[in-house]
Amino acid sequence: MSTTLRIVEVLGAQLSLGGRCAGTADGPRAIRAAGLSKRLGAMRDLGDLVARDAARLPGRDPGAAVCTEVERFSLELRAAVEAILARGALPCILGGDHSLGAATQAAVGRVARRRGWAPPGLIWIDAHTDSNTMATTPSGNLHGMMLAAIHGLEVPPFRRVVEGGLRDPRRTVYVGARDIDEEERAIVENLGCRVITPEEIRQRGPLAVAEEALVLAGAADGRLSVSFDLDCLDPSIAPGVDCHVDGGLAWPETATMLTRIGQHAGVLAVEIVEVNPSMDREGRTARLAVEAAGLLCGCTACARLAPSI
Ligand SMILES: [Mn+2]
Repeated sequence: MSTTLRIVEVLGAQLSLGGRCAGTADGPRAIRAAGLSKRLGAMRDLGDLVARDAARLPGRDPGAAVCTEVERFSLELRAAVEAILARGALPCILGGDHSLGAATQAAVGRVARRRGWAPPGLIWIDAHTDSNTMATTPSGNLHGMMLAAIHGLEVPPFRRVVEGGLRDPRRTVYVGARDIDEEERAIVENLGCRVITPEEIRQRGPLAVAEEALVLAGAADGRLSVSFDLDCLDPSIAPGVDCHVDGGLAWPETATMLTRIGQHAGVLAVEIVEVNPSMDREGRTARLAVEAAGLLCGCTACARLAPSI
């Protein structure tokens, strides 16, 4: 893999339709206000894409209005991420609820396919595995389904976005997962994804876990993308998220993993998602989001060594 200097391009996604709380659409603003540009250096900030309002139905089906707008927004975001990749830059996508991951990860998969590469791997740092379908979801929230779609399962609002599946589940590694629904667990196991819990991270140490994640996700050609959901962290240190799940990661072990992953030359795209400033306390979660972005983008003076794409 040849290497070249690559600038970071930041794009916000003002999206909350896939989650539980409208405040998540304000995540990109909060992350910028917490010092993102200073942390990243001379990155290019492309501003935000904004989802339109849509009325969500209660229950396990969010309804046609939400599904239609999530599909429209996802196709717009997917095109924007592909344009960043086409410029040879590193996309750093700010959320926004995690349903935006369908677009980011589909963009990476489509670019890889066009260039004749294997589907890139995925390191998914999250309390959740986001692998329900409309048939299994207990909540009806699309942010818990987008990865099933990316791995090729049928989830109608993401059908056009993921084109039957654009990533290889055997190269997907979950880090920090601890809140997995029963039927969802069977889906993840059948797909062959690797799930690393906070307990395992504590037993083996964060560096060993990061190394394993990079080996699995980077299998074949070393190319991968990273999605960082702030709810991977313990709610005591990151209260500003949509879904609080106790027993989460501490910051020092997380920083060790993100530093190692951010040093990997094969990282093609980074997502920082689920920051909900309406639940935050004194901007703590937004500041951790900024630090996570800085570590994952591997930034020293705005550029990093990266594969030529
Ligand atoms: Mn999550």
